[in-house]
Amino acid sequence: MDVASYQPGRWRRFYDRWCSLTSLFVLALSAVVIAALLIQLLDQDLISTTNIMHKTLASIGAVVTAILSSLGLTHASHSTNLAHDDSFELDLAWYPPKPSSITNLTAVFNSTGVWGFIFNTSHTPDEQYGTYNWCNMPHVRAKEYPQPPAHYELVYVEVIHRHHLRTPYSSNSFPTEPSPWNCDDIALFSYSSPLTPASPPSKPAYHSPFTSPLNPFLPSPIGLQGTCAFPQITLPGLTDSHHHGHDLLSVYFPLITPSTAQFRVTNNPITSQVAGALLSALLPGTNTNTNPIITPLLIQNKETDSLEPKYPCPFSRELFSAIQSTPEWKLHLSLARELFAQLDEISGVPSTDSGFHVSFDHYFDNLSAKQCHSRPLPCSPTGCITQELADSVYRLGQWEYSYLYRGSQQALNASVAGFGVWIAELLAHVTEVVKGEGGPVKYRHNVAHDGSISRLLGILQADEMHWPGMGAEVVFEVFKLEKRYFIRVLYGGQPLKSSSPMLKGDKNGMIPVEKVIGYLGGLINLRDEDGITRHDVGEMCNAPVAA
Ligand SMILES: *[C@@H]1O[C@H](CO)[C@@H](O)[C@H](O)[C@H]1NC(C)=O
Ligand SMILES: *[C@@H]1O[C@H](CO)[C@@H](O)[C@H](O)[C@H]1NC(C)=O
Ligand SMILES: *[C@@H]1O[C@H](CO)[C@@H](O)[C@H](O)[C@H]1NC(C)=O
Ligand SMILES: *[C@@H]1O[C@H](CO)[C@@H](O)[C@H](O)[C@H]1NC(C)=O
Ligand SMILES: CC(=O)N[C@H]1CO[C@H](CO)[C@@H](O)[C@@H]1O
Repeated sequence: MDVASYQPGRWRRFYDRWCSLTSLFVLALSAVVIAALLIQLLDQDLISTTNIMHKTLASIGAVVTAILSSLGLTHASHSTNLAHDDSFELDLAWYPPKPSSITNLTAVFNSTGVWGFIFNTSHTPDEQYGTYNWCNMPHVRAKEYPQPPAHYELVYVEVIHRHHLRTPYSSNSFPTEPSPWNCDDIALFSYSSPLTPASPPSKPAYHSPFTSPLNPFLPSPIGLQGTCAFPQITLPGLTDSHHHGHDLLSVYFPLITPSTAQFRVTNNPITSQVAGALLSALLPGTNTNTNPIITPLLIQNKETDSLEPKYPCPFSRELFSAIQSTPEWKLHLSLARELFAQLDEISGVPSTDSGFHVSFDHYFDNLSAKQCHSRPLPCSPTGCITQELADSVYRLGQWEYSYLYRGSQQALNASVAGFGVWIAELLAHVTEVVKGEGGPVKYRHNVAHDGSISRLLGILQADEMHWPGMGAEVVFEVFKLEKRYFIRVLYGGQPLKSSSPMLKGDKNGMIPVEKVIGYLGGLINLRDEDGITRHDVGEMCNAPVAA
């Protein structure tokens, strides 16, 4: 289905719910009573009307009723202060990112350094906090938190971030890896325990990898050596995860309790490893021996997970590969020929290995994982990878992510289809909160991947796109001001700058909830059909890619 050419008529019903919200409040309570009566009459089929009228009335009525009851009738008298003109044009177009040295290939090839970005430590000095740090990206914490203006009440928070420092993936390993990665300082727990009180309990147990001198068989290729799983979160990564949780708690603590916080991970075990370290900070003191509180980690089916994301989406996959067939993409690869030759010679990667040469992804991962863990850059008998060469790889990796997820005109469509299901889930949470049907959960926390964060930043049309490093975080904050709701989107702990006019906030970063839901919902054609929320991501994923 078509992302950009949404149908105004179908959309309007959903959108009307939000626009009519404030204006309806200006009306007297009696109007509400009449609407509620009408709905009751409709439900009993006492008066006849068209199906469409029924739907419209029912949805407006439901919102008004829900909001009224969430406020309590006593607050209705304040409604006269809240007359706002919230009309806006729904704009679902792609806008190019701000031109910068990351988007400029001449600057990427013909400069040195990495624009002050950090690649060799998790620690960012306080006075530089907010600087891009691949090893540990900036996130929300009390010290830099942009305080909302007085009277804005924080009612809901949804956090999504990339996992923290890990070993390389075995697929990014060089053919021979002389220095082993050992993880003897970490227990990778693997056990199961009955949740039924009557059953005998289990005890925690962990995997301890070993090799046997009597086992003559070697994995092929040999690749990374050592006792780590490739990948797994390393000790510095677990430490960063714990600090990340601690920093989030320093800002959102009233919302984070065992009964108000919910956690979600992907099927890649590294996100569960991060969650364990986060939880010890986010829910401190709940894990005593006398009263252990075990925290469920929500997880979807590994073939259709919306967070990783893993659901089958040929349209998105083909569009991303089309972006990597454009003249601009090919140009950067051909300009990089000499760089690849130097890297191949030292690493021993054959120049025919396509995985290492369709992009800088693998070299970037190999080199940055080493540097973040304070390991030296690799050498061969003929020479070493210099910092200058590594920096060139880092600059090119930034250009690639910026182009794939923002620079190409196809980037928005590709990301919407590829991550739209998670967007629908997010909007469902926000809608429930605004309707007063949110239930006890006030804080949701998703541990995800760079693929998730990149697509999300593509959908949010980040004005400055880069490769989201370890721990890269987007937070959706929902605020209530009297009877109105606002969303603030934080990236790296500060209000996100978007190229789309739909996501421009006021000076505090506040965006009326109607605009955010209008934009994100519009992209996936989110709508209410007879009380059931639907969207078109499934259809989009199976649409043919225009030649
Ligand atoms: C996005 O996808 C739709 C449907 O395939 C298409 O009509 C539209 O032109 C696409 N936008 C871009 C910029 O390619
Ligand atoms: C880099 O600078 C050189 C010399 O000025 C120039 O010939 C080359 O085209 C530049 N590279 C790019 C990618 O623009
Ligand atoms: C790209 O960067 C080069 C070198 O830094 C600069 O001369 C050129 O004006 C830039 N191009 C654009 C479009 O900004
Ligand atoms: C880390 O990198 C920066 C700049 O690239 C450099 O100035 C600094 O000395 C490096 N630190 C270590 C510990 O290598
Ligand atoms: C992080 C990573 O993958 N490091 C490897 C990169 O390649 C060199 C050279 O083969 C290895 O020594 C590193 O272990």
